[in-house]
Amino acid sequence: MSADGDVEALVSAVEGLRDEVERAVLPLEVASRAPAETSRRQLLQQLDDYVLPRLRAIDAPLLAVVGGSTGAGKSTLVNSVVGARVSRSGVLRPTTTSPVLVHHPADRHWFADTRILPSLARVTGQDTGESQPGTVRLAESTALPPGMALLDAPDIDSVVSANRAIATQLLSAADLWLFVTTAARYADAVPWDLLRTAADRGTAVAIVLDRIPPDAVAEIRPHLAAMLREQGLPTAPIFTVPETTLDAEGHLPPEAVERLRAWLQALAGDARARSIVVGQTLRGAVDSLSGRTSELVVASRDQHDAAVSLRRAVDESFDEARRRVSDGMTDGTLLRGEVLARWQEFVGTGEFFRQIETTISRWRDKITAAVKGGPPPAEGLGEALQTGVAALLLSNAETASSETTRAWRRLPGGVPVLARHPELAKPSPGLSPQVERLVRAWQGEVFELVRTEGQGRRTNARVAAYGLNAIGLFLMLVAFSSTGGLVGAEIGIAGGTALLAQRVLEAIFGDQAVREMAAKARVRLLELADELYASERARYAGALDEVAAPPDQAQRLTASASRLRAVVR
Ligand SMILES: Nc1nc2c(ncn2[C@@H]2O[C@H](COP(=O)(O)OP(=O)(O)OP(=O)(O)O)[C@@H](O)[C@H]2O)c(=O)[nH]1
Ligand SMILES: [Mg+2]
Repeated sequence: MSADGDVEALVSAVEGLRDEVERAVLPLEVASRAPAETSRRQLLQQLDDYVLPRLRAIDAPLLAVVGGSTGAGKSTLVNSVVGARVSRSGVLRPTTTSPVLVHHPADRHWFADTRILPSLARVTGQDTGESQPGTVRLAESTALPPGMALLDAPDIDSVVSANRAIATQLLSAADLWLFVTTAARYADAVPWDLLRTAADRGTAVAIVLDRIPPDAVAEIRPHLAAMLREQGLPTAPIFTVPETTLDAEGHLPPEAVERLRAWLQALAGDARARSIVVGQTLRGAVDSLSGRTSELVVASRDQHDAAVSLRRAVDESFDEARRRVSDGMTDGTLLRGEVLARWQEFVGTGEFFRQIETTISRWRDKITAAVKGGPPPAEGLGEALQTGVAALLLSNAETASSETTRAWRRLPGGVPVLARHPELAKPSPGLSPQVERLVRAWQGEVFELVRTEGQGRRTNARVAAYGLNAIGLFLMLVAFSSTGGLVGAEIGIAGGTALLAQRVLEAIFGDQAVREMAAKARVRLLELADELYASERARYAGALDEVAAPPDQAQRLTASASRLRAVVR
């Protein structure tokens, strides 16, 4: 980190990582999202508040942040060290709600702009005690030497969550954390969580054990020192400040803070000592970056996995719907109920069918004779077939919708997407008329198929004898026939139905052609169903696209973290 070129490379690697972290999105609400969002925010903050400004200006004054529990006496301590009431202290908890930064007048330019803590607006002038969220108050003092600034922070374990957040932010902007605690509170959990984080990141820490009853020092100090060793902060110096009465200004007697003041003065006056502290904290922060990025990498992968599962649920539901439509076309489902009734009506009006059935071998003459009275009305059967096909397509689309939403409710991240798109619980509102148009179009294509196939003169005449529509309907019946799905007496009737229609068609077109035409009709209907379902699937895919993280996010984050590692090494 010494040569300029090295620093430049480091700055650019950190900037690269920062951009990727800023760009990263975690839109799906999966379990890892909230904690990862928090560390993403904290990471960005530390980069902007501390790492990048410090790398760009290694000679800027050392910033010592005074942090700790509410009422520990932080503001009193800062005021006492600088010998002036720069920060309000008080009996109401918490007292300090926005931070106060005390610096030497000569260092003003380092803090007046947004070099560090760019998200906090600068305010100057006397502290009125009014809460000014989002600000940092600048106070000048000649009691501090140039090269060192003290920042009085809000409490770290506040009931006011904004205080906690800003305190955490300020600590990660510190070159040195002056942790203030008391005899009563030095074992509290929250401060130790933060101290552990400081230890993990290599932040320089000094401890102020404040308001210690003089007779308790001998007991508490070694205990605290042992705790610090355990938590990875064996070298943190401990300053004890005895419990005393404050003077009229609310300051501690000078001798109580003398050791601390002398240490700070010495640090400020010694450029080498300062750069060691700054260097330790900075290196610790930089070293922690790639590890902290990995949480975001894992969360990005979770996003990807969750999105894949949600998409798969859509595909599975609609693939299943397609399968059921395909099965329904050949398992006899479509020849049940209304279709069967209309077919019997249709057959009943034309005597020829019975004759065909009995004297299949001579069917042609019989048919010709039988249709003298004109073809039987086919509308009822045609409608029943249309209704049946439409119902098959609609009901399976409905099932696919409800299956998809049910799966999404179970899958990570699915519920909020459904909450944003309640319409996805059902198929598109226009699906029913769309299906009707589809079925009519398909029927038109089947009739066209019959017309094309019946081009030969003889064939044409035979088709004409029944009517093109009737032959088309026969073809649909044949296309939909199979006894697979039928039960009991229906088998005989429906099987017979199809058989009869098939015989008529075979006699006209030949059995090979009938097989091919039936297959074509089925394939075409399935193609149309696929198109229909594709637009239904697209509604779900569209809702997921809105909450999709870029697929290469984890990869890019990993790459920028390893670029940084390579520079640091
Ligand atoms: N007697 C005595 N009172 C003290 C001492 N230090 C602080 N106090 C009092 O304790 C109260 C809290 O002190 P502050 O300095 O406001 O504490 P703080 O840590 O800044 O508190 P927050 O800003 O709420 O986080 C005030 O009423 C101080 O006057 C001390 O050493 N002796
Ligand atoms: Mg305070």
